[in-house]
Amino acid sequence: MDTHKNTRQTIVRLLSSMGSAKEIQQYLKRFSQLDAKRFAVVKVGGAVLRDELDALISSLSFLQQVGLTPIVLHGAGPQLDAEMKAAGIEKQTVDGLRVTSPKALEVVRRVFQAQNLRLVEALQEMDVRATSILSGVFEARFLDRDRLGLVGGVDAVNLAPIEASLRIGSIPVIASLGETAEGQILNVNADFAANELVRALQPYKIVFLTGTGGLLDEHGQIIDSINLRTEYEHLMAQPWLHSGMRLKIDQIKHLLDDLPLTSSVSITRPGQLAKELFTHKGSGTLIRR
Ligand code: X2W
Repeated sequence: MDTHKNTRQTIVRLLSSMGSAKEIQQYLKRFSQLDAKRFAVVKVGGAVLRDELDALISSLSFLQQVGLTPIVLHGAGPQLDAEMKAAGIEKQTVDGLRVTSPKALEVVRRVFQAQNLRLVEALQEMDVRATSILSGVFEARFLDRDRLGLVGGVDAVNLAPIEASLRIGSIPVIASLGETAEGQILNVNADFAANELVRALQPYKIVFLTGTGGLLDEHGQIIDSINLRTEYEHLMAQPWLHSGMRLKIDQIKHLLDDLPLTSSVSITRPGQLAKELFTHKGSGTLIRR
């Protein structure tokens, strides 16, 4: 217990270089008082697993050392692109979703498993407790079998495997694969899966870790914060807001509409996760309503 307290004090000292110790203590206290599954869902894009794994591991390790257990859901988009290419499968998307044939699904399953285990093993090597969850969370249905093939939309979320992991203070690391009631595995877009997970858990913090580290304005600068209640219309009317960003903001708006007012969504980089969680200033883009 004392070791734990000492670790906390050391970390608070370290962190105070980026915010005041008092501020950090306040956040730590607030997060520690939450029910474990209400703390945070962290969505990790495949690009982050590829380019910023070390920073991700350090940030998750830090959270575990201060006694907090985030729930991690990851994608594998760029890895899938590469492996599909190697397997001679041409990439085809409809509205940003990957058309998935039975042959492509084999690649999807293999790549998700490899990426999931790579993250879990890298965490465990750093003495971070983490549990690999490859199935059993997302009950899915075919989104549009004719146009998309083996692609799923999430119908229901089974929290049991996540809760079991949280009970032992182990970080659940979840792949975005779904299963139909008949047991057919489906490829689920990781942002969609993260959103449904968040709806089921109602967490305080939702953090999307991306390569860009936030939403970018017309000059390519990160937008600090967006209040959707007052700024949504104005933002959507901006000619420079490209379609991908528009879609993301729209999805986040719908998500926030289904969450308590105290919840917020942020988009940042893995190395800035602690700063985002423990300082008023935060990092990346904070989105509230
Ligand atoms: C995605 C799943 C991976 C994903 C795909 O096949 O690329 C569908 O499009 P990121 O790295 O988070 O983008 N699924 C149906 O979403 O990964």
